[in-house]
Amino acid sequence: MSIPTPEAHVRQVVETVERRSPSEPEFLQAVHEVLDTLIPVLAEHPEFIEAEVLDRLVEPERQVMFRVPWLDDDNHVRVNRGYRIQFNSALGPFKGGLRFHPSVNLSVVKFLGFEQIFKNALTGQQIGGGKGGSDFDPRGKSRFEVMRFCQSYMTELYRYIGAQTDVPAGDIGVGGREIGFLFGQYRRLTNGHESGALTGKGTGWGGAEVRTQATGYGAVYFAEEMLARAGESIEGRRAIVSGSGNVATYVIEKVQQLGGRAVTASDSSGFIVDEQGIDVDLLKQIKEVERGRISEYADRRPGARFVSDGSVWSVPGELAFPCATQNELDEAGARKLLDGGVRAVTEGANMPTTPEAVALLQQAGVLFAPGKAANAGGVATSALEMSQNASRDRWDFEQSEERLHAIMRDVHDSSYAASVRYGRPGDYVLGANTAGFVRVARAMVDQGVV
Ligand code: NDP
Ligand code: 2IT
Repeated sequence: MSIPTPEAHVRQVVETVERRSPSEPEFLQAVHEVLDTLIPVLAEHPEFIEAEVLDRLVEPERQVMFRVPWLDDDNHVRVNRGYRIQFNSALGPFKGGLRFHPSVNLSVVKFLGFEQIFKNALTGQQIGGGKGGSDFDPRGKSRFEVMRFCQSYMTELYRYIGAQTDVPAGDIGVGGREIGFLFGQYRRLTNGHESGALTGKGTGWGGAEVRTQATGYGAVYFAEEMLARAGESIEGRRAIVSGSGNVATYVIEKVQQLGGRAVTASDSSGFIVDEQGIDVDLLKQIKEVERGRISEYADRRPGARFVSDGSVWSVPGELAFPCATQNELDEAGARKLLDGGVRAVTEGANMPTTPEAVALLQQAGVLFAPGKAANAGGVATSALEMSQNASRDRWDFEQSEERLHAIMRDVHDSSYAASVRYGRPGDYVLGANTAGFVRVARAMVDQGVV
């Protein structure tokens, strides 16, 4: 049997996905985004085509969907849908976050799980790819409603996870509080304290130092490396940041620690502009402690303003960090960033930039760091948490941050090296996809047709 050309092979795999998953636009977008960059790798490695690595990669190893019934504070029965997509375990246990947001559906969880495979491979650690979540909306729910929801969710999920099997963590709507409730129920159901079954735990009971900061800090470290290669730096630069959750908060904190000035933050109701630089303590007080809205920042900070009907990307600045959600930075947003003098766009969120916007930015010569490389610091620190749990060890903050920094340098360097090897130096989209893919593909070939 003759081997098809890389182009024909990719076309055939994409057609299969389109036929099987016609109503999963985000998943199709993620598949295109990765597969379209793999032609030069497949040309170099015909054994990947022969072993049908791509056909196997686009099909999750296992997908779980389940009912999550819970009682609200008025004793009304509520029902949500739970998901866990165990996408690929060639490199290690399935690993990836849980997202609780009303927009969660199968397509969203599958796109996130697919991206996670390559991101996790890029970290160089022994972790496969997975993702889960629910269409539950934590906003406006009481602490005990969130707890009852988490307990019900885990009452089904616990059958499928474990330190050697599948290790969930946080994502949108799932932070330290939710991981606590989920772990409490897991421990109760499994009759043991298997701490390695979840990451992002409290630092007093098995959680790794720096996990809270890791995604945001890591994204800024990535940007620093990318800028340094181009002879530039963060110092003295204005940063335009979207989101005001876990990732955005620690991007802002690290940008300012490195001498930059982050001047925006946002949530789904609008954005704030603070020309003095965001007051991180006030931001944390409003968003982490009080769980309030971003508009309250402008109410409490002299000189800051809240904008409810505009685009955060219209604020001028050299650095942009989209850190909220998928497809939040479209072509119109990218044009505004270019008008405002942007030099580098670093994705803190997963797939926040639409394909048209990525093309526009890259054509304009803007440095572009894709999420699967730039936001890998979160999951990388989760893997450090898994190893600390396995060895019953505990590292301090400085040691943990140093490891994170070293990992992000490696992620940058291997992405850049792959961009050179496959003919487009400085194209970090191509570099991250190919470097991550080659590692997974080799493992899949070695392990046979499974
Ligand atoms: P959080 O829940 O802490 O914060 C999410 C932020 O994004 C909030 O400001 C939220 O505003 C905003 N947001 C979410 N959905 C939407 C939407 N549909 N439209 C407008 N704004 C929205 O989540 P994280 O900070 O953890 O996650 C942010 C991004 O980073 C996600 O893409 C996630 O997948 C990615 N990521 C997270 C990692 C982690 O370790 N947590 C690791 C790697 C990537 P509002 O409150 O109004 O909804
Ligand atoms: O998108 C991501 O990488 C995460 N939400 C973090 C996953 C993890 O397992 O720490």
